[in-house]
Amino acid sequence: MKITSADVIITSPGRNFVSLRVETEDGVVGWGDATLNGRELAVASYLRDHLDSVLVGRDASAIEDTWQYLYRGGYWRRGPVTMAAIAAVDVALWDIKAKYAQMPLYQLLGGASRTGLLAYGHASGADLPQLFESIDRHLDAGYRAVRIQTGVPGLGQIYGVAATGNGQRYDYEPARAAARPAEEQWDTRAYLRHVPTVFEAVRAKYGPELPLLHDGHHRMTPIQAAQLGKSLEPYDLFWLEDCTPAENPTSLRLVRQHTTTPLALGETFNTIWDYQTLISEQLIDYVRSAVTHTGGITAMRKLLDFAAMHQIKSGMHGPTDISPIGMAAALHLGLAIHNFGIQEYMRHSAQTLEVFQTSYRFEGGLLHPGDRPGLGVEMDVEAAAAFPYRGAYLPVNRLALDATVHDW
Ligand code: EZ4
Ligand code: CO
Repeated sequence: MKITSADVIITSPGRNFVSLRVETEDGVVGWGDATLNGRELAVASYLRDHLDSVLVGRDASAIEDTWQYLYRGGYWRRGPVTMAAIAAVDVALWDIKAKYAQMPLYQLLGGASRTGLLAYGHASGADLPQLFESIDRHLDAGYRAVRIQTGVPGLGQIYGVAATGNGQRYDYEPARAAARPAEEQWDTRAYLRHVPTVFEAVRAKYGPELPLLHDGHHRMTPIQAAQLGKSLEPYDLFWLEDCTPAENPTSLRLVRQHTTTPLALGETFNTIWDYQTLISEQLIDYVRSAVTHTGGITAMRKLLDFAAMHQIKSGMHGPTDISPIGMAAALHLGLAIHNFGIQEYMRHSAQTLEVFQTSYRFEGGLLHPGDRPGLGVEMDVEAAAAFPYRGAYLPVNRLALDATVHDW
């Protein structure tokens, strides 16, 4: 089962994706996702210039050995670029192994632990009427859980609110195609005053049952995060995400001491080591890492098993900057593990789905990876070539008061 080629494909059907195509001597093809929003070409170079030639000639079936070879053999460990590159290789090899076995990947991971994966979508609006319209559209589309983000009075465009306003977009994409990042304005005190009023209005209109989520997007200090967690307790959130950056994980102890609002964290993390304190001290409730950014299925499985020991569940990152290949990998893993929590699912654009042919499905609010051998996603390389790469950047945040750079 020797690897005969490993090629990077960059395409931009509405937004940028980096994919890895690995082929074996028998002509079996596996796909991996290496998309790192706003830093795509760094991962593409890591793969093209440093991994592709190393992979040729290796045994495609030796997944754990290849993972350790790339992780330890590279000497320079961890980091989003390295771990996204390793993830792409790992997922492509799992795709190949499952295709050889003629099984959907979740079967190799232990088989289905549930009938489908509860998914949440991104409802947003600049104000309450637009938010309600967006929630209604998500409910009409079958969602049984929604993330709630709104504008804050006095601030312009902020994180999480679909830029086109009037709620017409479902695939909120913060990265903008331009030579340099756009800048947004921020005011944490205004935000902390406003958010509880939004959740009060949403609960009043939609009742107690609907699971509601919210993303703080790393903007609060620990004591501000504690305040928000407390003020949201009456509205029974499914989770409050990235309340604080958590580069210093022990800062979450303070948040935990003050609030019972469940906490989700880790979409920017890339190894199990980043979670050592957060998980062993039970400082979070959901792991936000993506298969795509955390070393692939091999590494995510270990991370989620570690989380399971502490009654912490999965909440894998699933914005549209995770490609359909990365999404399928998350779905196979989520179906197989016991401690699945929820899956973020925004749905890719029609253009993206022309390039990536998927077989996963969304029915009754639940996702299922489908039963094709492997991941169940194939990439149309010719279609991909029609959408050349366009540089795009995530925004930079500045305080409204004095333009100090703030966490975005
Ligand atoms: O900002 O994926 O929970 N989801 C998020 C995302 C991230 C983007 C960054 O590329 O926080 O919207
Ligand atoms: Co987030």
